[in-house]
Amino acid sequence: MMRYSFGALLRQGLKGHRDWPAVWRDPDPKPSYDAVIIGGGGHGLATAYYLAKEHGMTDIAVLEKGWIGGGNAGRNTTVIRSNYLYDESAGLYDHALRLWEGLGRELNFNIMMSHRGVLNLTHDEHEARELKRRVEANRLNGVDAEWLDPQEIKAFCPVVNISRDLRFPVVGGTLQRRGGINRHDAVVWGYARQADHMGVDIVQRCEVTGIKVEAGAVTGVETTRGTIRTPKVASVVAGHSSVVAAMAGLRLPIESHPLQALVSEPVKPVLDCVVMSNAIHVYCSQSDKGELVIGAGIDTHLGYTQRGRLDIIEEQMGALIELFPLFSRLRMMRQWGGIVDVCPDASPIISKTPVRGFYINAGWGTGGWKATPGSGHVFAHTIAHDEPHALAAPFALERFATGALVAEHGAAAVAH
Ligand code: FAD
Ligand code: PYC
Repeated sequence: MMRYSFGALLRQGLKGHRDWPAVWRDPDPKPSYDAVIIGGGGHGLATAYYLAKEHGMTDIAVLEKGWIGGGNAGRNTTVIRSNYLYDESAGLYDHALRLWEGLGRELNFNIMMSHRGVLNLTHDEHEARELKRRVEANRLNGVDAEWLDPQEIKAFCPVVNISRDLRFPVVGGTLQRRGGINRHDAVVWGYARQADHMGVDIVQRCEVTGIKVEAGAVTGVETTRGTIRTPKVASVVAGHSSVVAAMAGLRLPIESHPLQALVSEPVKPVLDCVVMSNAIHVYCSQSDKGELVIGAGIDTHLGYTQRGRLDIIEEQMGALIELFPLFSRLRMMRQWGGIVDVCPDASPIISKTPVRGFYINAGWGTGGWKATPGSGHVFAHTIAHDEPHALAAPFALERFATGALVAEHGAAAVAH
């Protein structure tokens, strides 16, 4: 790692970063690669990293239409947890959580991982029963989970309002202590730097506009920077999965919705865990800069807008202030949206497809950030071996034909 003295740092700062060494190369795309990954978000870059590191595939390119991390990777609120109901999901998301635990060291990049605990609150007896069942299921799968009553919630997070006079009083909640948050840009940059060092070409401002298929197999991609030949194409494009799959002639069981979030002005440390309430559609954490990071449920309509809307601010503030009266005089600073692709069972697709050499990683809905390292890890295996990793197998496209769905709406935590 490069080290600077205080004087050198000052000189570099005054130079406006002009001669700072680039952290990854900015290559032109080559005419052919062993594999092409479409999408330079966290999942696409993680896939490239594990392909290079664990499968020796370094003649690969990540093609990103904008800049890396400019999609959902840079728009999400970084809540990480693995408390899903079904064995298949617990396997996948806890694999990811275990990778997060050592990722800063592995990438030699401070991803600001903070295992500060995630509280999922409930406001009615029916959901309380569901959550208690999930706690038991989690424990059977070795995933840490606790049920807290309102007084225990107050003891863990004193700023939560547990008054019985609320419109929707808190009746209890689950706590996953290993859950938490991290820094999204750092994760993207850490994966990009290591993948680049192993020879992966990260090509920004390169939109894939077509997928070439001959005799049922992929032969290449058309891009805004020319045609690239390749026998393997992996689509990892989050909110544009249906658009890219259609280029290969496939129709996915996916709907795309905007999902919005906002941040407040920075304040002194006041909230040292993540608090989520699916029922009243708000969740909140405090970033290391001091801003409160606040999120909503999905916009109910389908769409590709990435902007915020006034009615969502109003709804979020109502719910936030009910749960945290302390925040009533906070000013909000920024609001934005991302596009999330949602599957009918609220679980992802990590899969081979009927087109040979075309692989899909999609449908993470509102909750894919937490899966980033695990998703990249199992997807890389699927691509390299042309057969699903054991943890990815239940998430194949075939489940929509066989009916073996992994219904995780209850654990999705953000309504969708
Ligand atoms: P992205 O970062 O969107 O990467 C896909 C990339 O593909 C984009 O950079 C895009 O530009 C590129 N692309 C698209 N089409 C093309 C093309 N034709 N050619 C080339 N490139 C293309 N999940 C959690 O677990 N916890 C959270 O707290 C959380 N909060 C969220 C809050 C918000 C507001 C939003 C919008 C999402 C949230 N999510 C959360 C979900 C999470 O962000 C996503 O599931 C996850 O980041 C998807 O990962 P990705 O790397 O595939 O996405
Ligand atoms: O899946 O935990 C989650 C989540 C939190 C915020 C958005 N998604």
